[in-house]
Parts: sequence; C-alpha cells; structure tokens
Amino acid sequence: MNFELTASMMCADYRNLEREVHDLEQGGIDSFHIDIMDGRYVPNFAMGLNDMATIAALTKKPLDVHLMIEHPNNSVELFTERLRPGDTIYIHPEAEYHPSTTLQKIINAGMVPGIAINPGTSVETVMEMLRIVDKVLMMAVNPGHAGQMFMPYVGKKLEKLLQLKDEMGFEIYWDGACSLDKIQKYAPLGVKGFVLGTTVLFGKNRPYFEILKEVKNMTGAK
Ligand code: S6P
Ligand code: MG
Repeated sequence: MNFELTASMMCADYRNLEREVHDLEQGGIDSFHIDIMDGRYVPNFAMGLNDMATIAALTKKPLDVHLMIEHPNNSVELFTERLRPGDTIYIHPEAEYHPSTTLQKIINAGMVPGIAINPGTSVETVMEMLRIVDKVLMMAVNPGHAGQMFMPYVGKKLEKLLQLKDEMGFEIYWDGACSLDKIQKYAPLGVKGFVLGTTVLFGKNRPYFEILKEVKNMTGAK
C-alpha cells in the first residue's frame, strides 16, 4: 500500500523547531502540514508566514499549507512567494467569493492547488472545483483546533469523493483526528494521505521514528 503521512506542525514542540523538523524527517514523514489560522475564518490563531518560511528552510520535503483564512485571494501571494514549486496550498471555498480565481493564482505560481472541505460542506457545493484542484483535504473535524473529536458523518462524503476522484482527477487527503484505524480502513480504499496530529504523533513522549515505523508496519505502508 502506498500512501503519504504528513505532520501537522501546529502540534509540534516550538521550543526546538529545527529538531522537530529533523526528527520527523529522519522518522520518514513525507511532508509538513502548515495550518494557517486568522482568528476570523476559524476561532483560533495558528502559525504564520515566519513559521512557514522557517520550516521551508529546514527541509526539502514538500509543504502542505492549509489556509484557514478569510478571502485568501487578498494574500495568497504572501504564501506563494515563500513556497517552492510543488508545495501545496489548500483554500476553503466558503472563505472566498471567487475560489476559482484564487486557485488559478496558486496554479500560475507553480504550486499544487487544493480545497479543504469542512465536515458540514457537501461535495455537491464544490463539484466544479474538483475539476480544477489536484488535492482535496477532507476535514474529519471542524477546522480551528488540534485534538478534536472525529465527526463520523464524514464517512458518507468520503465514499462520494472516492467515487469521483479518478474521473475528476484529484487525490484525497484526510485531516483531523486521524487514528491508526482510519488509515487502516481508508488507505486501501484510495485515500492518498493522512495528516497526523495529536491523535497519533505529537505529545506522546515517544520518538517520532518509533511511532511512524509502527504506523507504517500496522498499515502495510511501503
Ligand atoms: C484543524 C487543522 C488540523 C489539525 C490536525 C490535528 O483545524 O486543520 O490540521 O492541526 O488535524 O490533528 P489531531 O490528531 O490533533 O486532530
Ligand atoms: Mg489542517
């Protein structure tokens, strides 16, 4: 089975960010998930341009930037100019008047375009955008915080997305309350990647390499 594991860096230990990035990379993480929150689109502030640029400078692995901000069209260049070709930017379609314009800016800058779909957002409302994006971040919790409860009703939506992904040309990534059993269930069905936060990876007082090895062994990852 071939799938990607991404580290949710808002959960990292900021006392030594360099060591965190190094240890995650040594442990075999595939990319770094950067949650940007503006205190308006979501009721929290998390990570900023400096955090993002610092992590980008510390690793050659891809960055996976999840914009939980209002009207990302107004500031998307601040992100694209600090990222590298091949990094991903996800926007929330509800946060934008013309999300396809913003997605086009991301494409023109050489980044991978993605949308994040909240638990309460239907696939039908973002259908045309599925043709534009390469990645869909399926939120299994309401956006805003780490360590939240899994919303079981997203399972039905995930089934729909799995049916559409090949025809419409996108990959599905899981974000929020991602546990081992979710990876075991959904990776074989075609979910391409999983964002690991406090549920599996961070704050466990165990080395990251040990946890990541366990996740890979128990899920048959290559
Ligand atoms: C939530 C955010 C996520 C979380 C991550 C935390 O708004 O987009 O990326 O940081 O999912 O994981 P966990 O396992 O603590 O829920
Ligand atoms: Mg996220």
